[in-house]
Amino acid sequence: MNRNSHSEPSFLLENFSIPRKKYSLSPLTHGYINDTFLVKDGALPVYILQRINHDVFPNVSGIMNNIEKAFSFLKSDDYHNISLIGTVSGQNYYSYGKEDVTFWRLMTYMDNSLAYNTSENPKIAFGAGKIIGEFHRLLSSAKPESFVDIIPKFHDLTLRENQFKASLSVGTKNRLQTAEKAISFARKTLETLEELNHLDLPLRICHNDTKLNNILFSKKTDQPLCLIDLDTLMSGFFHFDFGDAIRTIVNTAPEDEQNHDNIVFRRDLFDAFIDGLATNAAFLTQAEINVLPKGAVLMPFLHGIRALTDYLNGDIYYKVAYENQNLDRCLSLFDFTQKALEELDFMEDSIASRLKTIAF
Ligand code: GN1
Ligand code: MG
Repeated sequence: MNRNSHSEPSFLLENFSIPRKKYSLSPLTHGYINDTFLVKDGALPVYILQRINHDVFPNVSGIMNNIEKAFSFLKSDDYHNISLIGTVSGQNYYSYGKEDVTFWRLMTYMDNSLAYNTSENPKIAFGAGKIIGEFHRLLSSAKPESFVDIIPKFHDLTLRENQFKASLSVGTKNRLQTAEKAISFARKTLETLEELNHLDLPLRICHNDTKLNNILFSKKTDQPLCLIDLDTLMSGFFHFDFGDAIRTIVNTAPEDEQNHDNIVFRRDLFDAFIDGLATNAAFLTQAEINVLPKGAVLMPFLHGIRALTDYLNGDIYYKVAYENQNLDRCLSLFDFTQKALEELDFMEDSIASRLKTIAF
């Protein structure tokens, strides 16, 4: 076996504290950043092995320490967490190689669980709201300053605006032309959302990537279990996690859907999500609640402008499976941004009538 090959990294398992057995690995391909493998013992899935993308995440030990710290808060009867598996020398990740170092971690596979890329089921939307509320409730006593800022200003609109503007002078003529519509939507929406640059809100420990397929559900009961993919866990505002969930829950089409007729804002799923969140929302301040509808516009827009920027930069950040994937993602995220903008009043009313059990 070629020991440098990342396509068959089973030899790495020897470095983790697990029973010595012959395991088989299969790649899971839905992430845009890390490489993920399902580890099986015979037919039984037992672990998740992941190579952490060191270009995107230079501070691997910072990530792993953040996750361990967060796990010490994420303990409740309603939160069924995965566990990290240490290396034989007691570290929470394994670095392999000398010059071309790669970073690996191993986690338990949650038995009888599944994640949905999309779902039309209000019960799933409710569960997503409930578990995101539970995650934040449990972490509400964590001190944001004691966590490492893994990607500083990750969801900062001004940073993303500046990166977008810089990409306009890097993009090829061809790509700038192909992306013309997206570029003008970006300029217009940056103005619309400008007020979000001046908010006075409490900093919290956020997940920062709460798309639906980062939530595990029980296969048997459809109850939510926990959030996964905690690399971007760091300080942020609650409406970041809210908006990322909404963009992947009330739109039942995939993130890079090319037929925009399939991109929808399902009001019933929005209501169900808020009902779920309301079961665990007492920690939210009124100011945080007020900004939630705008958060549901901000997050698809931020992801869209990041995809557009990467498209103009020549696909240097996200993994792309085909030529225009970044642009397709941008266009569908912008389409949903527009649909969310048209639902601002609806969102306000739904939130006002469902999230009113706030205790101060
Ligand atoms: C990236 O690789 P994945 O799917 O966990 C990105 C997120 C986006 C997501 C999908 C560090 O996450 O911000 O929501 O793609 N993560 C990073 O658009 O950039
Ligand atoms: Mg992620």
